[in-house]
Amino acid sequence: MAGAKPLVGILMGSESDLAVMEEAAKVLQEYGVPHEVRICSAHRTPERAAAYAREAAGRGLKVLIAGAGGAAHLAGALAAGTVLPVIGVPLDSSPLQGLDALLATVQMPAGVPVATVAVGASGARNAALLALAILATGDRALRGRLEAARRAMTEKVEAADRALQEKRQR
Ligand code: RP5
Repeated sequence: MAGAKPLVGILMGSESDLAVMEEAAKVLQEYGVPHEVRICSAHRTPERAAAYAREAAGRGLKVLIAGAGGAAHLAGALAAGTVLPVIGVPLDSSPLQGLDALLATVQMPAGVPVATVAVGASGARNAALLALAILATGDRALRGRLEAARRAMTEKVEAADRALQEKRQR
């Protein structure tokens, strides 16, 4: 995977977002999907964010994931500059605990969509899974792996329930 052209861009507004956004990178790594991880702020580096969005499709990227906290405009700012699918991850990095970021990310004006996932680390993981699902629309092998992962998840819950029922009958 090293050296391969990235298919997914993971962006975040600040280095302080990295620990959470690495959860998205881990999922993509697990599936062997080439990706890049960048720090790029809608407010502090607006020109870089605009250039990234403008050039993303031409560089071969297929999906963008953008995490930001507070007045979280990164996902929206990227979506304004590309028609690639953009997935927004609201982050809990302010006294409002992510509610501000959630609203800022999800409330896009009609015509410029951002697919918004849950706040924080589980949202970051789901953002990567959603990016994989988008890539899997044109990749049968990847779709098969996602389906297998869902089946494994189902079996885990069923096994946990069986174990619980056995324990309660004792
Ligand atoms: C947002 O402000 C970033 O996405 C981060 O979540 C938050 C705080 O950034 P720092 O002040 O820690 O750089 O733009």
